[in-house]
Amino acid sequence: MDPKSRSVDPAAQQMLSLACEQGLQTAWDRYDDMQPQCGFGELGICCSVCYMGPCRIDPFGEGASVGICGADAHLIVARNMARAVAAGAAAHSDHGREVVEVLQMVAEKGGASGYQISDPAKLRRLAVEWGIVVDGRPEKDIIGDLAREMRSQFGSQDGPLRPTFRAPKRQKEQWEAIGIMPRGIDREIVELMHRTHHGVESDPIALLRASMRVALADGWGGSMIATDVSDVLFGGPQAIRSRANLGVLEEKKVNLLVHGHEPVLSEIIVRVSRDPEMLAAARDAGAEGINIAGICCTANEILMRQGMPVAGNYLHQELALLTGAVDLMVVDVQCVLPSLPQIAACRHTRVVSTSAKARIPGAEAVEFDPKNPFITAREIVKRAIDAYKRRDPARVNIPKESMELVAGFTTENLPTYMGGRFRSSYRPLNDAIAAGRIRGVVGIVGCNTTRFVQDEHHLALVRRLIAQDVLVVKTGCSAIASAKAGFMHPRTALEHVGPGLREVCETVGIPPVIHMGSCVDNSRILTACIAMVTEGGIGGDLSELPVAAVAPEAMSEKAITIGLYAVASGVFTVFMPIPKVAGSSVVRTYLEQDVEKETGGKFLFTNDVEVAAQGVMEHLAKKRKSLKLSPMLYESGAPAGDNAASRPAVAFEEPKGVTALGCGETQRRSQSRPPVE
Ligand code: MSK
Repeated sequence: MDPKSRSVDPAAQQMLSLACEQGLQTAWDRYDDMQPQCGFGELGICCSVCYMGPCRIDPFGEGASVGICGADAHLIVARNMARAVAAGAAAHSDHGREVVEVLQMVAEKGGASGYQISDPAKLRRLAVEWGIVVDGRPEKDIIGDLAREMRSQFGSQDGPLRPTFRAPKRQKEQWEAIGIMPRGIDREIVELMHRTHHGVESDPIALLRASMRVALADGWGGSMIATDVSDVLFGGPQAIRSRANLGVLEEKKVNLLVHGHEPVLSEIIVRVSRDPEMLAAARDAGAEGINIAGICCTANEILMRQGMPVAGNYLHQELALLTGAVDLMVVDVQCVLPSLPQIAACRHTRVVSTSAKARIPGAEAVEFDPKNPFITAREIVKRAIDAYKRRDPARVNIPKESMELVAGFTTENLPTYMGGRFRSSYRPLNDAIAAGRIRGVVGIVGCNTTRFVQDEHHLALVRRLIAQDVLVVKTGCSAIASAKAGFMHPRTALEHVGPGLREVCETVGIPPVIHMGSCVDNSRILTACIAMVTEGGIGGDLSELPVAAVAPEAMSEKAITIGLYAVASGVFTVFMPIPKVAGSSVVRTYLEQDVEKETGGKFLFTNDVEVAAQGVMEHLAKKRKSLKLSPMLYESGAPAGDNAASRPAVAFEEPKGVTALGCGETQRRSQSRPPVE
């Protein structure tokens, strides 16, 4: 086993070698064991919707061309994709529902449960936007009305979903024209599942349009609500420094990893870990303190708001346990491997599941009750301290890699970081695009997958794009990939940046790769696009903007839902690997070509990162040309002045609970360990 064939991250390679030496199995081994994977499944032409099946269509035209019921390859592919989209939307939206329920609890119990309003200004802004009277009313009443309105979006029957009001006029007209304006979050998911039942919808294109309606109910519904309410409850993020990769684990501290998605418990665990009583218990156990770090999107949630360190992205979850330094991993929902308890059993690590929706055989269950979050959080921290006492120092193997990063960018704060308080608007960004300093903005999002070398596509795309003056915005595990490689630091990332983007980054002190949060926070990218349209000058709707989206290592059903809501919102979207649609020319032609006439967006499906980069660059060039924007300022290759050292960086808020690195140390780190190749 060559670890470099599995991950580009040296920390991952080290742990993969260790796993191999010790005969421990990881997701990569299970992927190898699974080869060759089912070709029918890959093409999406296997149907198990009814109990006459499973049926499979012969892609070479020699065997069955239809299933027992008469469904052809196009219907089977569309139906399989629709079910994936419904599952992805259900996951995000149920996350949104959970945080809204906590908001409602704040209205009913005040701060009694431990939750409170951390961003009252955003609460009031949202309330006004949602048509709630705010003047002269107690905050508790405003919260109650807002929570009720937001909850109603899940069960709404008639729509349109309230957050879709934010969309540019043309997007809304297009959605109405093809009948995909979402009416209610749950309604759209249920209807799509009904339509995919045996003997209901037989038109593949109608199914794909219904899938877009569901995807919009996610992006402009469940996800957008989840982001907004999380900001209200836990605070709107601000630019903040932290560190990423397995090197954030600390040999002399209790290491507690939070993994999953919802911030409602992890935020409380962070608070409890700072409790003097808990810190004293940790000291009594022989530790120097309690170190909370994250995996996957829970990591992004507590990074964005608290500056807590990130241990890794999706494929790091097993590797983190292999370090022997994780005392407890607490998980909630989504992207949690069922294999974790088996790996943990080879070390002293405890795995604790907390969601009543996600039991894991072999894990300890501590059910999270949002009415008493501190009780659950204390119990979990105590179990971590207890586990630390059983840690075997001889088996501890923490990779040294940990890279500095800056995170915490949002739709609301980006104008201030780009224009200062004096010019806090999207005008500086739009002007930089119009003048040819920045070619465009590309969202690179999504997961890791064992189908590709971990992080390789994320990093290859970032390198290609920022070198050509493309500002990159990131969420999810893709953001973590960039952070681990040093692309999220304003200084260390600049060596890779094209001259125009470099001028902008140096002037305002932002990194060329901007961390905007977790996977539900892809809604921040949508709202940032709206803000660019509203500011004017670079497109009258989302489809006219010089922007694109890429999911370079997509793994989950949520990823295809996100991709589809981007396309339905008018955005050119590259999706890798090719999803299970290759068995239908009708489905591929619609999603990669024809849908553009209806929504302004379309997919590019590919497994080749060069094709992806080229597709994005061609798309940005096309949009710039149709907008008649200036030629790129440095297309001739004229270098920008190298004044990075003399420019002040953004005044980053010091991360709470994380030792800030001094400037000298920053330089030593960046010199001694260049970004991952
Ligand atoms: S956690 S959905 S692996 S981004 Fe959101 Fe990461 Fe993808 Fe899960």
